[in-house]
Parts: sequence; structure tokens; C-alpha cells
Amino acid sequence: MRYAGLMVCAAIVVLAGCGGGQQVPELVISGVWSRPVAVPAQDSAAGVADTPHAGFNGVVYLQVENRGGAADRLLRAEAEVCAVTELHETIMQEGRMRMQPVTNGLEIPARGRLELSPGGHHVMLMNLKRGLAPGDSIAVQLEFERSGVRTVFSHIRQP
Ligand SMILES: [Cu+2]
Repeated sequence: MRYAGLMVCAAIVVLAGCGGGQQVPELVISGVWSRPVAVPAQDSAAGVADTPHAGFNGVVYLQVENRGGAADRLLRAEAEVCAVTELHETIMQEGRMRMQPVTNGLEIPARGRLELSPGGHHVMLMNLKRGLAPGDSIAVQLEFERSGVRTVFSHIRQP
């Protein structure tokens, strides 16, 4: 009888544990797409001219929905299609649109979303090793602070 009582207690502890488990991020990544971007002339002069496909970078746009009860953070991205991958933000500076690396990652709030879209945040694929052909897909690894690494496939669209 005493043993049965212990079993009931154990079951309650497990249920309470499940309730606590709500406090984790639950990420759903969707709408992943890419396009090549011509590098402006002043950047091409900076030593990328002799690599294959020099003069072309690429971008990745996507949405991350967080259905969980805790925030997460997109820390970095990686793709084998290019030499360097960075998270960028678009800013207005002296009336011109410019891009700069994001230093501390991008937050996905609890029950919120992060959108990487034209004119805003994006993953920058720098110094492409091969061309991005419309209709193709490329693998991109996204590293999140709490959810770890997720691999997504980005669909190439026309520039
Ligand atoms: Cu960029």
C-alpha cells in the first residue's frame, strides 16, 4: 500500500516537471529563400577579385516563429557554398542603405517571431564558391543559443 502511494507521488512530480518544460523555446523555421547579390565596385577591389564567382555574395531570408515560453537567440549561420557567413542588419546612414554585421545575435522572443527579410536583417553569404542558380537549394546551418544547430534548405530565387 505504501508502495502505491509512492507511485502516485512520483506521477505528480513527473506532471509538474512537464509544466516546467513549457519554459523552453520551440522554433519553427519557414519561408527560407536566397538570391545572389552583386558586390559593389569598392568591395570588389578589396581582394575578392581572383576567387571564382568573385563579385557575388548571396543573401538568405527566413522567418523563425517561437511557439515556446522562453526566448532564444540566433547566434550565427554557416553555409558550405561560401567562404564567410555573417548575420547582417540594414541601416540608413547619410541617406543611404548600408549593411553591417550583427554583433550579439538576433533574439526570437517567447511566443514571438524573428523575420529576416529584404531591407532588414539577413544572412549574408560572402565570397560564393559557386554560382547560385535559380531553382537550386543550398544548405544553411543556423546556430541558436538554446535550440542548437538547425539545418535548413534555402531555395534560390531570381536576383
Ligand atoms: Cu548583408
